[in-house]
Amino acid sequence: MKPKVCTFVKSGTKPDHFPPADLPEVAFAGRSNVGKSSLLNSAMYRKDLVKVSQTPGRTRLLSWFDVDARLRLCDLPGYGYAKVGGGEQLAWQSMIETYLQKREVLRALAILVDVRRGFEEEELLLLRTCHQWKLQPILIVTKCDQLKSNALFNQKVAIAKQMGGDIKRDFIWYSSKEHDGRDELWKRIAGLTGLSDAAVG
Ligand SMILES: Nc1nc2c(ncn2[C@@H]2O[C@H](COP(=O)(O)OP(=O)(O)OP(=O)(O)O)[C@@H](O)[C@H]2O)c(=O)[nH]1
Ligand SMILES: [Mg+2]
Repeated sequence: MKPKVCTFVKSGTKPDHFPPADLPEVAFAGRSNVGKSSLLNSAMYRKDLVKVSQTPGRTRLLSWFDVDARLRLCDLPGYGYAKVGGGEQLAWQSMIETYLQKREVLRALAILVDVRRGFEEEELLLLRTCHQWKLQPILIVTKCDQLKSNALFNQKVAIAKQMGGDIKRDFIWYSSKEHDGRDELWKRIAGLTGLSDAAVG
């Protein structure tokens, strides 16, 4: 499954800036530096459609990308960067909450965690928010190339145990460097948005 034409739509911070609600949408959230923008580039088979920050905590906007004019992906600003003050964290929270509440075309929220960190308080909160807004979560574990196979396996077991999930069924183990997990991600997105494999492939 391979998207053909991916384009940048726009960036913004508040509902006035959102693109029209005319396509099913999937958003990507996670700690600053977890690899959201890199994953979106990998998923869209592009090197630099999405800007990858040299300095963590720099993505301050929501950015939208169209996939084959059938689906829209949203890169959410990262949270939890240590140098960002409490005021800015609150602004992040309200920006994301507004988006999750108001975006009626949103079909799923991908929650990304670094394989070396696993799920922490913020991600568990996002997961609860998904249940609250009846949004389908997609749990993605990033930077899997950073661990050797033994350590990676142990970490998969630990993360699945912590979350009470199944390693194969409930998580997407991703590497934006190797593009591992890409087919699984598209399969999951196609299932959740009602697009057939053929529609995005
Ligand atoms: N080895 C490896 N490095 C990665 C991977 N994904 C991202 N990185 C690196 O991690 C850093 C952060 O990646 P970004 O994609 O900018 O992360 P982000 O979540 O978009 O960060 P913010 O926009 O600041 O929230 C960059 O140096 C990437 O090259 C991966 O799968 N493997
Ligand atoms: Mg980013």
